[in-house]
Amino acid sequence: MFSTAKKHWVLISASIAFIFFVATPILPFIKHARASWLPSRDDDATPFRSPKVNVFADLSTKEAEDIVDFLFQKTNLNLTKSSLAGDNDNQILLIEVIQPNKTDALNYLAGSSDPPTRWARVVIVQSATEEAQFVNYRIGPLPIRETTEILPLEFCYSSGRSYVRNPLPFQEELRLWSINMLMNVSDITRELLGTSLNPVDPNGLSPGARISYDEKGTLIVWADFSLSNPTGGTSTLLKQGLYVQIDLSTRDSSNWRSLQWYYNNILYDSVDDLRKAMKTPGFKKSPLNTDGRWTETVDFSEGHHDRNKPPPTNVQPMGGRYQIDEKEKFVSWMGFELFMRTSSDTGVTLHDIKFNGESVIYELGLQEALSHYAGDDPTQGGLEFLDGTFYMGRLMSELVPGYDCPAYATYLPSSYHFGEDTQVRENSICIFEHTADYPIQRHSSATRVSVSRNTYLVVRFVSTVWNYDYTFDYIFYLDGTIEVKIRASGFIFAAFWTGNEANEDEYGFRVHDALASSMHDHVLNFKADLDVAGTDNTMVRLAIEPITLEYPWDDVRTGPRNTMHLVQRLVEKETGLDWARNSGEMYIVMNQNKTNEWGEKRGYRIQPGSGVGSPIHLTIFNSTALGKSASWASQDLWVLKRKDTEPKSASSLNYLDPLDPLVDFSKFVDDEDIVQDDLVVFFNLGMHHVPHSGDIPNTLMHTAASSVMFTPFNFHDRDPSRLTSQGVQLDINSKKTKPRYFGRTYVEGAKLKKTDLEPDLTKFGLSSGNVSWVSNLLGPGPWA
Ligand SMILES: *[C@@H]1O[C@H](CO)[C@@H](O)[C@H](O)[C@H]1NC(C)=O
Ligand SMILES: *[C@@H]1O[C@H](CO)[C@@H](O)[C@H](O)[C@H]1NC(C)=O
Ligand SMILES: *[C@@H]1O[C@H](CO)[C@@H](O)[C@H](O)[C@H]1NC(C)=O
Ligand SMILES: *[C@@H]1O[C@H](CO)[C@@H](O)[C@H](O)[C@H]1NC(C)=O
Ligand SMILES: *[C@@H]1O[C@H](CO)[C@@H](O)[C@H](O)[C@H]1NC(C)=O
Ligand SMILES: *[C@@H]1O[C@H](CO)[C@@H](O)[C@H](O)[C@H]1NC(C)=O
Ligand SMILES: [Cu+2]
Repeated sequence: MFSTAKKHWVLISASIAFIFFVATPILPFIKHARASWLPSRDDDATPFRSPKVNVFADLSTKEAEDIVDFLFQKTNLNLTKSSLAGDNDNQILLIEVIQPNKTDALNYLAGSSDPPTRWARVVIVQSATEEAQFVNYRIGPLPIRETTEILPLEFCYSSGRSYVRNPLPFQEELRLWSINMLMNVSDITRELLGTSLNPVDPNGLSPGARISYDEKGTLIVWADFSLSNPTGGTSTLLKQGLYVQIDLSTRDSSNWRSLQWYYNNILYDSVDDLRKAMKTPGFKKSPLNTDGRWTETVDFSEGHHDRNKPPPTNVQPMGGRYQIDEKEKFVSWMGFELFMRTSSDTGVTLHDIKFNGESVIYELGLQEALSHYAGDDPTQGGLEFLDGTFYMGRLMSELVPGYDCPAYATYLPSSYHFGEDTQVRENSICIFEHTADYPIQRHSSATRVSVSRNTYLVVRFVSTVWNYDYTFDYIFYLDGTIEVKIRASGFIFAAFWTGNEANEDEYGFRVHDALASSMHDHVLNFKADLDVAGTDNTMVRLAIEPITLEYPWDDVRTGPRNTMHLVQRLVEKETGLDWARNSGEMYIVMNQNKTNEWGEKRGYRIQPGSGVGSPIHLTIFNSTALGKSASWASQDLWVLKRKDTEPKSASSLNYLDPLDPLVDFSKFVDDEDIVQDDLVVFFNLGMHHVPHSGDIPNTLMHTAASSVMFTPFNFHDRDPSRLTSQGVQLDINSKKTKPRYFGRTYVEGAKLKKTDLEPDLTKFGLSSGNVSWVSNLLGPGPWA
């Protein structure tokens, strides 16, 4: 239907109504003061302190401010302040820390050196030059001093480049042009959609677009229209079924023009052809997709009668059992120790995770989140999002205590440096212990029952990327298991339903008058730099295989025995792996040189955790839309040699040049030997999302969830949770059952305040002002 070399979704920043759109207000810190009736903790007197400085932490406000001064005063980058910059100026996009190289960090953590020198990454939006680019620089050493220099940042990009061209530097111009264009076709939109552009109507039409072709000086996009809804943010349910192809090939908007139009499954060569067709008798119109109560996320009506009783909930009557150094973002719980850090594109990453003093994972964090759609209309058919593009850390939401996390959780802020400013997200990380509704262990015998409570620690954050809210959990279990879990909720990115499609239900299901769900794959890439009892590890595939064997003790009359056995195979070269069919293989990262008391090699198994089936990889082969920008999505996990030059599988600037991205993950997989080496695993979470009527108004978290677990495998000599779980043993061999508790039990006199159950939310969102979606600087995106 239309030729496409590069296709990916961008939203023209012409979304008239989005100008008014303020999605994620930053909210205040609702500090949960420790209840006075709680027994005082030892650490109340001496605050808990990290044994080490957090060398992974992002830049402080002071560090970022000093870098801004350095950039304006000591460089000739020709910068304009971001608040004043337009489409033809250079400005700072963001400033963040560059992670220390691993050996340097490990040497410091082991006590054999000073903290590694800090360096910063700065991304400059370079638009004052002929060819617009995003350019990465590194600045160091920090703090700024005589010897501090600014250099192109290249070593971490597989392309060897520090820059990406920016095909859409003209955000403001495009917004104005689109208003103009929409005004010019208001006769068409009134007739076909029952509405027309009204720049001051916050619920008015707003265009979105994806790049359809972008090469050799030609830039073509397909745009469509939605109704806006600034309060509820429902616009992705309000698609309007009219599509226009636009030629944006030059930076001079006087050359821009609309090309083809698409309506009700018919492609028109020009706007005049569409106008002509509309006047012919028998012209068929699509149904209208209008807003209404059906897009409301909550229903305040009477509902089910039992809803009038509040449900069971979580309390922590004896206080928390974890320690946090809030300054260093260091957490200690039941033998686990770890550092946390945040980054603007991927949120919370964990570092130097130790269990009972031994290294398990050096780095665990999100790399990129992809959603890839399919459909038979010109926008949905080429739609994909790389959500790092929108800076998922920057989009971390304030958490609602008592709802997102238990009221008693510890809530921490995160902060990011965009333009010349530091933006603080209050209460955007929560940490809490939780006891599952099922035990971690139980056993009954004739005379004895033992049950151990399954209490775990959760580190959680939520990133709201326009229509979708991703909840990210890092979960720590008493046996040393670490789980990474994501859940998605929010509005689906729906497709217009014309009512006369040839292949009804080929890409989704009808979910409202003129709305179809739109099939898509979610694939979220994570890095797990495992260091199982040291850095030198080997990936072992432990297969469970059928076999026919004759044992000497077999009865000769039965013949050979059909049975099964274990087969171990070392993964010798860098490779991608998929979860085995019938779970017939276990992937275990073992330290070949470290054994437990029984002489078995110590390992951690990587396995699908609790979610909706096994995590998926991308269904589409060689996606036309993605090009090489997300090659990590093609298999479930990858095991590679860890390198300082390959710190991340993706760059949030990859979407700008999908055929020649800054980071092409496939280049990481180059056949290197990986036996007893410093390995890194990149694994995917995700699900095939085929929304149905139950996704209206919002997708539910239990149907859009995915997880991977890292579980000790011969890592210990026996189950370590015996010393940390709390529970009871009942001896029932006499007339009276005698409960014997291990760990403390609850005691009488625990009182609850109403706010322990129902926190005061009246100050939520008031402390930090507005976060508009993203400024138009951040590249193409769904912002005004
Ligand atoms: C600096 O940027 C301005 C736009 O902000 C531009 O007009 C000017 O030509 C640039 N100067 C140089 C030396 O590139
Ligand atoms: C980290 O390692 C890379 C690759 O070897 C090197 O280019 C870079 O300068 C190192 N960074 C620091 C701070 O030493
Ligand atoms: C809108 O129509 C006017 C008058 O015909 C024309 O000059 C202008 O180029 C059109 N603008 C767009 C963006 O189509
Ligand atoms: C174990 O470590 C020793 C000493 O570092 C080394 O010589 C040996 O090759 C290692 N064994 C394996 C299986 O890697
Ligand atoms: C995808 O691209 C790779 C590399 O170009 C090629 O080897 C493979 O055959 C392609 N797969 C399909 C299904 O087209
Ligand atoms: C957000 O911005 C709007 C419009 O500028 C303003 O009316 C409102 O008070 C702001 N909200 C907060 C929490 O600052
Ligand atoms: Cu989805």
